[in-house]
Amino acid sequence: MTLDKNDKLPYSDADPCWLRYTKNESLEGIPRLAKITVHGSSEQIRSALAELVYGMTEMTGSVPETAEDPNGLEANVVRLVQFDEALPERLRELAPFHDLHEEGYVIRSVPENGGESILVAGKSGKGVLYGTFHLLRLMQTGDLRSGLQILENPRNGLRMMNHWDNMDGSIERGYAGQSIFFKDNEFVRDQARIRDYARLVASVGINGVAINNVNVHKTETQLITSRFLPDVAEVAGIFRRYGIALFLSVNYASPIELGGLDTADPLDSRVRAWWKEKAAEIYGHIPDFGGFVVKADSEHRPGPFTYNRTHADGSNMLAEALAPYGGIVVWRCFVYNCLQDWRDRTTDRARAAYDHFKPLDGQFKQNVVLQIKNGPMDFQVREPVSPLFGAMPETNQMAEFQITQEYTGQQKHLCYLVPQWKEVLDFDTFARGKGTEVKKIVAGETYPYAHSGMAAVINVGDDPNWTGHTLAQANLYGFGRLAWNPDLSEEAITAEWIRLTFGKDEKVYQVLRSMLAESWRVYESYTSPLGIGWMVNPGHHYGPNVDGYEYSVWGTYHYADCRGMGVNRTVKDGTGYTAQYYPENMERYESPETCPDELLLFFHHVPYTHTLHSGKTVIQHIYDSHFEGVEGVEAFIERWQGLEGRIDAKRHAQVMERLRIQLAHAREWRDVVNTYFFRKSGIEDRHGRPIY
Ligand code: GCV
Repeated sequence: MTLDKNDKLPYSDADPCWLRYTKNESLEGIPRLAKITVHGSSEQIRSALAELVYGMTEMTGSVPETAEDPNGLEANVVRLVQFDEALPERLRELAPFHDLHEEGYVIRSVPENGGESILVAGKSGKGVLYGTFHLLRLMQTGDLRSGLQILENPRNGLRMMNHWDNMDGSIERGYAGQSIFFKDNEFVRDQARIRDYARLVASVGINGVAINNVNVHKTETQLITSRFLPDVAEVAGIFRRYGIALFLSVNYASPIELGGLDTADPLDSRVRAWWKEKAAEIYGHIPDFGGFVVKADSEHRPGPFTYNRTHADGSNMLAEALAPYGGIVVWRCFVYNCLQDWRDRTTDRARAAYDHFKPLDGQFKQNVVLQIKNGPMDFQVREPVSPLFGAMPETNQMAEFQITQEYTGQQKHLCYLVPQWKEVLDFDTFARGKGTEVKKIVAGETYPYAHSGMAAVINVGDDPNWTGHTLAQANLYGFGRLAWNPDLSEEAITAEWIRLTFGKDEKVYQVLRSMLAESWRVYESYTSPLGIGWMVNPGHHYGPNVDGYEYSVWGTYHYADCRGMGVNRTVKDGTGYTAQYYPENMERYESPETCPDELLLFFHHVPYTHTLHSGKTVIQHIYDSHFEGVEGVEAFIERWQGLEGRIDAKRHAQVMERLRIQLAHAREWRDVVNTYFFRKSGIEDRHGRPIY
């Protein structure tokens, strides 16, 4: 395998994020790093080789030699091996291939001829690629040592990114510039950023990317037509080299909008035939096309309800069309009434996903997977875990998270989301007794799902640093690592990311570690007391507006009056939402005595004088947490200031600029929220701090 100019990395001059490959003296002169041999010829192994050559050259200062070695005769080298029938016995014995899944890998030190080789082996080119990125991580973090014995298989089959990119270049809920895929209703012509993006996400194990917004507008509806399919195929080709399947979000009403039919009824034979033909056309362009992501009957998008059909009918029709080619349908469960009357206190948006989907368990085809948002409402700073996880033993499920910080500071505020995602993944649903955590359900370990995993709405755009806030890169990295292995600890992920991104200065590590670890709770403390959420400006969702959604159609209320606040979701005398949980959780949430403080107002309407487990009253908690939140941001600034000169000036300044914006806006949040509740309740702050 000979690399050529197309394999020259990086492809663009964008921030390399965690693929920096900074010079590392400890790697210089190690004999086995002077040569790389390859067994295998897949496109992914080529990407692995290109990455390894680039990374090792940058880190050691010299270009490694590369060679084919079909018989494994070379010794004292880095050996990339993809399993195939032609693999010689000698190499076959070096790796326990029988323990590997299709995408898994081993990294092993192999003593040979008085020296030592490093073996990176996988059953597929993808496996070798993931193993190569792991090896490069070890080199970067200084953890490359003798005696390596690593075997990894991904826990989740589907590890997806969902882009909410529109073809005009805008990104719904995007906070880092414009789309890297689209501009002016066409595909971008310079694909350098797409190529580097594929490297970045593949390096953390992502294997599926949906490139367009789930709200599929007019032009995007045409992505599945001959007008755009050649362009889609080109991007799919870039992704293929990195082991990533391309998915498209599709418009449920396509048979009408594109096919000239008068219906999109899933049981109409003409509609079914139309989708089958469409699938054939798509796979003619992209033989390994991943499938469709679908938002149907949600926020004014068309869907099967129009024809009095169920979501099983709708998704199965698409699944039937994709099945012959191995494609899947990722069907979103974000279905609720977005035209609610705020006067009606019986309808509860939190109930919607479960109420719509649970009764359909067992009716979905094997190549449909339901994508469930982590919480029952919508990616709030704090909400309980969706009760739908684990409630459908016979239906494939996957989790949907939001990396883009729609409700968590829009990449102006520092908000590291790995702690939040860990809480969700570790949440015990009790679906099959104690120990049925969400991570096991979505990994297909609790019920034998044919397809399952984790998806996230991604936070990248064409900003030079990809994510707007440089430290928001940690969220992208962290999601990928958790999708690969949800048991990784927050600390381990954070440590990896910091060392890869900012090097090994201990002070930098300590400061960043603490800032990241605290940031979600700091953000929560000045925006979202006790699980209430939604106190944002309508539409763009940035900045405080306590009543912004209070008298609206969206089903997102806090019900604050002069006596108290919160939503009564109990079975006893509320909306009955708590009954959607398995008994252990239902009982815990049903009573204010046992409901955790951080979710109290999500489940209960209580007086401002209600005493929390913390010993404070609700109103005093609101005041205290809002003052503390601002102090938390002040402390971030002070700590970050202390890193001046220890990290490059450009990134230091960029983060500092964002932290200052965060501080100003946190003060605004504090004063608006505290003042609002002071005026509503008439209760003074015990500490007499300024409230207006
Ligand atoms: C893509 C929220 C967001 C919308 C988003 C929607 C969804 O409501 O505000 O921008 O639409 O979720 O997940 O479909």
